[in-house]
Amino acid sequence: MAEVAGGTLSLRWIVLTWVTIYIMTTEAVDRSNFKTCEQSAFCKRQRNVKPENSPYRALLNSLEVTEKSIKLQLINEVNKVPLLLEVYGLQGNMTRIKINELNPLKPRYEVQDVLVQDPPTVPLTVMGKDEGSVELGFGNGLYKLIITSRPFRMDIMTGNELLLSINSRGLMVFEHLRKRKDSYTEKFSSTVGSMWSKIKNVFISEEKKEENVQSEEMKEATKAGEEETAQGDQPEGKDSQKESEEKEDEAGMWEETFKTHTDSKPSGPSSVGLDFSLPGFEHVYGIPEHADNLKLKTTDGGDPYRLYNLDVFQYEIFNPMALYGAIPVMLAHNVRRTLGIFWLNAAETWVDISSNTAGKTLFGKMLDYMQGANEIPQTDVRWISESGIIDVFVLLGPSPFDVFRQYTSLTGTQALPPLFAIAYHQCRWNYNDEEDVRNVDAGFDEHDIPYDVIWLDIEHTDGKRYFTWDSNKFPNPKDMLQNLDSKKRKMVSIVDPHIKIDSGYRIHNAIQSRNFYIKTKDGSDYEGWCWPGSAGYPDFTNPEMRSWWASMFAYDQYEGSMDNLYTWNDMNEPSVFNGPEVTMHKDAVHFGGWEHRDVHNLYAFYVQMATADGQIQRSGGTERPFVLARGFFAGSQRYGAVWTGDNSAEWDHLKVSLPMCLSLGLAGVSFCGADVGGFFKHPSPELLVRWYQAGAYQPFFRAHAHLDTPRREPWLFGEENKQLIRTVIRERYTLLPFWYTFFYRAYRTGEPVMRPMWVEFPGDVDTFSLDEQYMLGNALLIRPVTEQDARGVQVYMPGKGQFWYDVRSHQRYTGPQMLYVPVTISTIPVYQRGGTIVPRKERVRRSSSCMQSDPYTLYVALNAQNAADGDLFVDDGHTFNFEKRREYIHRKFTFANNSLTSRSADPNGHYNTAAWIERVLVLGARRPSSVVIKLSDGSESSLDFEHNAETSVLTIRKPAVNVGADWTLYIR
Ligand code: NBV
Repeated sequence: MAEVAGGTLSLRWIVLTWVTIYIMTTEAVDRSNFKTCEQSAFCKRQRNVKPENSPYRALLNSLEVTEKSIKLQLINEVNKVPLLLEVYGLQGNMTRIKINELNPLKPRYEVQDVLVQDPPTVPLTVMGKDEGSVELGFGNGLYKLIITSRPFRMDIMTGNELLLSINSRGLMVFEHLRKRKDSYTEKFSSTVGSMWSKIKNVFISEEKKEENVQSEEMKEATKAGEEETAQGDQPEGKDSQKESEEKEDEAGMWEETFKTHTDSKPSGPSSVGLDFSLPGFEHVYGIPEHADNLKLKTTDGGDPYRLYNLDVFQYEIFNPMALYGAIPVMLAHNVRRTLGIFWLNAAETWVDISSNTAGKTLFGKMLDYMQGANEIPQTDVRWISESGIIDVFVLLGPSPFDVFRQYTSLTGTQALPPLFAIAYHQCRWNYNDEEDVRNVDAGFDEHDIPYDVIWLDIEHTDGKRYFTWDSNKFPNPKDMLQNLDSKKRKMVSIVDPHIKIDSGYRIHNAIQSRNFYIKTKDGSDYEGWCWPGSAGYPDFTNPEMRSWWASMFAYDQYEGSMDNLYTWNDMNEPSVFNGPEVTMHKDAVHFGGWEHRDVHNLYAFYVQMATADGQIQRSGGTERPFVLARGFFAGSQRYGAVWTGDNSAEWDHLKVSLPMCLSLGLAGVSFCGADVGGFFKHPSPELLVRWYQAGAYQPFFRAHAHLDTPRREPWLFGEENKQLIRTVIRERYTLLPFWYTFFYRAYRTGEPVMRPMWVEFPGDVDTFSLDEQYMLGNALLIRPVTEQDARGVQVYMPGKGQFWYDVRSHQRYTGPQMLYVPVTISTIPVYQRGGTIVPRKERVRRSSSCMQSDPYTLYVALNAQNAADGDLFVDDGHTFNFEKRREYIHRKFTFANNSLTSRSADPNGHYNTAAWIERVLVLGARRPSSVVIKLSDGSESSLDFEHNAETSVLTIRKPAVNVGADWTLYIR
C-alpha cells in the first residue's frame, strides 16, 4: 500500500499502528486469543483417547533388517491402515524411531535442515524373536529394545532395568491421510476394512505400491480385520475409534474455525501422537519456551504444555501456554541417570505430563514406602503434533553431559558468539535519532560504565521498511557507526521478516518478482498485517529465498551498514497481527507445496539462519555473526542468541527469567537472556538494580524497554543506583574470559553455559527443583536476589565436603547446607566452587574489545584436597580463524601438590596475544614461605605475594607470563 496514495490513507496507517501499539500496551494477555487444547481440534481428538489397549499391532513377520535400521510394519487393527516403523541405533547411545504411513496418499512432511547430518548409525542386532515380540540389541550390547506385537509397544532396557516404554499406555494415534468424502451419508455403510481396500485401490499411486509392498502378514491382518469387522467382532478400542470417525465433521477434521479465522485443512486430519513412560523418573525438564518453573509440572486437569511459536502479548507467567519459540526436547533425570526425548516435528505440538507421585508429599511417599506400597515413581508423557510423522530420538545419557552431547550431535552446538555479544547491550524501543545515539553513547563514557552495543528498534527505518534508514532521524548512519567503531563499540539494527507491500520498496519488489513470498491456499501472495501495515512474508523455507535474503546484508545492498552493524530478528514466529492467534494461517503454502501447518515452528529458525548467513557472507566468510531472534526451534543455537521476549517490569518476571533460560540451556540454546528492567511498564529503581544484578549473570545481557516507558539509561536513577548498576556491569566485564571459555565449551560439547544445579550435582535430589539458583559453568553458583525488599535469601550449597567461597568476602562455606544469606541492595550472592579456577580480567574499559590484550587474574578456589582446575579459551574474539586456522589458545590450569601449572588443553591451537597473567589468587590457602615460578625454558624466579590470614587468601603478584606459555608456580 503506497503512502503516496494520499494523506488520509497514511493517516489511517498511522492511527491503526498507534491503535495497535495502544492496545498492545494497555491490556494484559488476552487468553481468549490463544487456543486451549480443547479448542484445537487435533489436540482434543488425541487427548480424548484414553489409556487402553492400543489398536496398533506390530507385524513381526515383516521385520526387515537393513544395514542402517530395522523396518517393521504396523497395522491399526481398527481401520487397517498400515504404518511403517523404522528403528535406528545411533552412535553415542541414541536410538531413533520413525513411524510413517506405509502408503500415504501423499508424502507427509519430514523436518528439514534441523539435523546437522544424517545421524551416524550403529548396527542393530536381532537378539531374539518369538511370535509375540522381537528383541533388538544396540550400543555394544548395552541396550536392548523390545518390540511387542499386540498391542504394539516398545521397551528400552539396559541390563534388567527398564528405562523407557513407548505406547505402553496405548495412546499412540496416527491419523492417516484420507480423501475427503463430499457427502458423509454413505459413511459407515461400508466396513472400515473395505474403506482401506478402497483407499488402497483408488488412491495409492502405482509407484508407491511398488515401493511399499504390503507384507504377507499385513494382507492377512487386513483380511482378518475385514472378516472380524463383518462379524461385528470388534477389537478393543474399536468402538471409540469408529465413533470418532463418525464425528469427522464435528471434530474439525476438515475445517476448523477459531474466532474469526477458518482453517481450510485441505489435507484433513493428519495428527500424530505417542506416549512414553519413564519408570523411576519424577523430574522432567526442557520443552522450551514456556514462562514456567524449571521442573515441568504435571498437566492433568489443565492444558498440556504447548509448543507453537506465537507472539503472545503480555504473556502470563507460570503456565504452559505457548510462547515465541519451540524446542521439542525433554530431559528426564533421577539420581542415577538422565534421558532425553527429542520429538522432531515442526507442527503445532502439545505435551502432556503425568506422574504417579504428583501431589504426594515427601511424607506421603515415605508412608507408601513404609507400608510397602512400593510403587516405583513414574512419569508419563504424551506428545501430540498436528501433522508430519513420528520421528523421535531417545537420548540414553546416562549423564546429563552425555545427553547434551547426544542432542547437540544431532542439532548442532551453540555458535561461538563474538566476544562483544556476551558483553553488555543497551537497547530501547527506540533510540530516536543519531543525536540520541551519540548522547547515550557518550553517557556511558561520562558515567564510566562499559557497554559494547547500542540497538535500534523498528523506528529507525523508513516506515518499517527493513534494510533502510529514516532519512530525517538517521541521515548519516555510517558516521554514527564510525563514531561507535572509534570506541570499539557496535550497533544492532532490527530486521523483521514481514515486508511492507509497497511498490516503491525495492526489497518488496525483489521478493515479489522472484516469487519468494509465502502463498495463500489460493496461490496468491499471502498478506498479513504487521508493523508496516500490509506485509508479505518471505518464504524462508525456500533455500533460494534464504540465499537472496543473505545477500541483502552485503555492504552495497544494505546501504549505510558497516562491519560493526549486527542484526535483530523480531516477530519471526511469524507474528501476523490479523492472523489466527496472531500468526500465519495454517493453510498458507510454502516452497515445495508444504502447508504452513507443517513448518510453522521452523519459520523462525530459518529466518535467523538466513540472517546469520548474510552476515557471514558480507565479510567473505571471515567474521562470526551476531543475530538475536525471538522465535526459535531445535537447532537455532547454531545461528545466535534468543531472548525471552516481551516480559514486564515485575518481580515475578525477573524471577521466571532464570528457569526460562535454564530450560533453553538444557535444550541446546545457551545464548539466552531476558530484557533487563522488563519490557513493559516502568521498574522501580530497586527492581531495575536487582534486574541488572541478575542479568549480569545471564548469558545474553541486554537492557530493553517499551516505547511508552520513561527513559532508563543506568544514570537516570540517582547516584546510588547508578553506582550499583555500574558495579555489576563492570563485574560482568571482569568475568568475560570465564563466560567466553564456557561459551567455547558449549560450542565444543553442547553443555549449557548457565545450568541447573542438578546438572552439576546429579545425585542430589535437593537440587532437582531449584529455580532461584543455578551454576555458571561448573564453577560459579549464582543466586540473584529476585524478591522485593529482600533482607536475606536462602542459598543451597550442595556437595558433601564441597567448599564454596563467597566471591566478594572470600568467606568459605562447606556443603551440603542451606545457608541464609543476609542481603542489602548491593549484595549478589555468588559463590565459587572449591576445586575450580576462574579467569578474570580486572582492568575494565569502555568495551570488551578495548580489553582484548589486557592481562588476566586467576582465581584458584581450593577444595578439601587442596586441589583445583579450570580452563581458559582465547582467540581474536570475532573471526572464524579459531575454526579455520586453529588460531586459539586453550589452556588448562591445574592446582595440585601446592603448585599451579598452566598447560595447553589442546595442542592443535596456536594464537599470539600480548595478554599475560598479572595475578593469581588462591582461595583457602595457607601462608607459604615462598612462591616461585618456573618457565618452560627452566628459568625460575620468585614472586611477591601476600597472605590474608583472616580470609585465607593468597595473592601472588605478577607472574608476568604470557597467557599462552607453559609454567608452574611452586607455593612452598
Ligand atoms: O519492535 C518493537 C518491539 C520490540 O521492542 C520488542 O523487543 C519485541 O519483542 N516488538 C516486540 C514489537 C512490538 C511489541 C509490543
